[in-house]
Amino acid sequence: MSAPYYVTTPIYYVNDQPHIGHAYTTLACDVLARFMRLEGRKVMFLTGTDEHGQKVEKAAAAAGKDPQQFVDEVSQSFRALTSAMNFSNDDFIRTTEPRHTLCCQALWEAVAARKSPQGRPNIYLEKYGGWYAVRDEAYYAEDELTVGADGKKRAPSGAEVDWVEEPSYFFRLSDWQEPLLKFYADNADCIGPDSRRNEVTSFVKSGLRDLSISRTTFKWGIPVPGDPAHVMYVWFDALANYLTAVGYPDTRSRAFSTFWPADLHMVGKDILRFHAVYWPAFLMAAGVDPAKRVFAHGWWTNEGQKISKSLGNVIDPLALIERYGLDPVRYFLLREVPFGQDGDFSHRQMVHRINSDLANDYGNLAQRVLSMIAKNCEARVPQPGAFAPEDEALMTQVPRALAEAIRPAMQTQAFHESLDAIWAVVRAGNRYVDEQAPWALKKTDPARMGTVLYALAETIRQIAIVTQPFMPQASARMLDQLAVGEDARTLAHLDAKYRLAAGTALPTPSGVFPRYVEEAHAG
Ligand code: ME8
Repeated sequence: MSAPYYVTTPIYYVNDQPHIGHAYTTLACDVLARFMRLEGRKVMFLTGTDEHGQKVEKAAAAAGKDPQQFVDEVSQSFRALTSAMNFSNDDFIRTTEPRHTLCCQALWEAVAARKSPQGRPNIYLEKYGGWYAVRDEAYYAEDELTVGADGKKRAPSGAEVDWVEEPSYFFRLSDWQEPLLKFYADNADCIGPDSRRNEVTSFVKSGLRDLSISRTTFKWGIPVPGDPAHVMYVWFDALANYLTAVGYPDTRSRAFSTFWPADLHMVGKDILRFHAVYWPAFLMAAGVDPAKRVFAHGWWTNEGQKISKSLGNVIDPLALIERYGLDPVRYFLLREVPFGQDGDFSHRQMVHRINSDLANDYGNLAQRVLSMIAKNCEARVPQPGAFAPEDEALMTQVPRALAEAIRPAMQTQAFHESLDAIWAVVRAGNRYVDEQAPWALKKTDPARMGTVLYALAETIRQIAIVTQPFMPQASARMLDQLAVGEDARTLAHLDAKYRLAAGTALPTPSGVFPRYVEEAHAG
């Protein structure tokens, strides 16, 4: 039995409508979840909404709504995004659910009940005085702030900060510096990409301040056990969602013992510190193993500009799907930018990817081959003769790419490299068609034409199998056109023993990747 796989997205603040950044993080997780399922692994893929804290409370007040009613509504739009993007999440957690309150309070108690490595209480009560940015839900030290032209102090993210002073429980993060550094040193893969790992390590090496983990000046949060005048700091609450979904505090539950520690927390670069510093420290303090890996992806800009509500250039994923189609959007987001780096969204690049990679390269290959088979082979998988070395070379390319490039790339979240390796086969398929010229063989050597078309159809079957995680619907249509059964579409089915059966009747082919024609979408 292969190992289970647990992958999580950040849970999204419900202060706003979903945008491309949300769709991007979850898409990356969806592709991994689908890939691991095709590997035969038991997968748990979690996403959800982060519904507590001052930011959400303020957004509810601004909308003139009761916070619970507000979060019920906004959370729905994130759920709607998961279906619009065809995400295959196994759970959708909301931090206002009772199971989550139970988990957070148990986690708090576990941390409080244990001592730090220096033998001091992990949690202590003190008065907090410091800068807080509601937009980031984060505390900042004086030396991290800058003063804007308007004279207002700002966090490095650009968010405005307020001075807050109130009684607060503190987590003794400073005592966890050494265990954290040891954890990073012992687990080479625990933070990706490598540049981020270095960033986090030097941050921790530079010394850690204790962290305020409760607030008393607002109510919209989970009460601290034994002191309900305090609500938990929203990040303590939010991070715990990853444990809630696997049944914590019941560490003997099937879900917990199967899936914890999580294999991967996927996050945007802005929230890496929470996931790679605070979260493993909370877990170690509670006596729970930290997740195996955190990966921080980059940010999207829109036509070269920072995406922001005030600039009015927020990209709505639903509008993108409407305009370009779902699978092209999924493909573009993971193909265009090396995963981990920042990327720019532009209509021109989107259209270029659709027309060149999808329509010209892949779509055209499939269309040429399937229509020739429909016309010249009685719409059945042709009977191949003896394979020439170049036929075998083509038909073994996908399994080789899987072992040598695709699988290793998926393990390091290098989606663009996986797609590159798949497209190398697509291009090889197109070269092979041109070289073998089956249309000419039709007259000179029909038997050889059958062998060539067989090798091509088989290669398309394999390509369609490995593109499933990225483009589930288009790949399914491709596999339907090759009459591949739904139970014969896993990565194990790339093996030569599952090659297409000659004589199988094929449905009438229809194009899977239409070109994007500008005029048709004008206005
Ligand atoms: O941070 N490009 O929630 P959030 C790429 N609730 N990614 C982007 C982006 C952009 N332009 N804008 C945002 C939170 N993101 C917390 C998480 S987890 C325990 C709690 C990404 O709604 C961003 O990096 O602000 C982050 O991963 C997510 O979308 C935003 O989440």
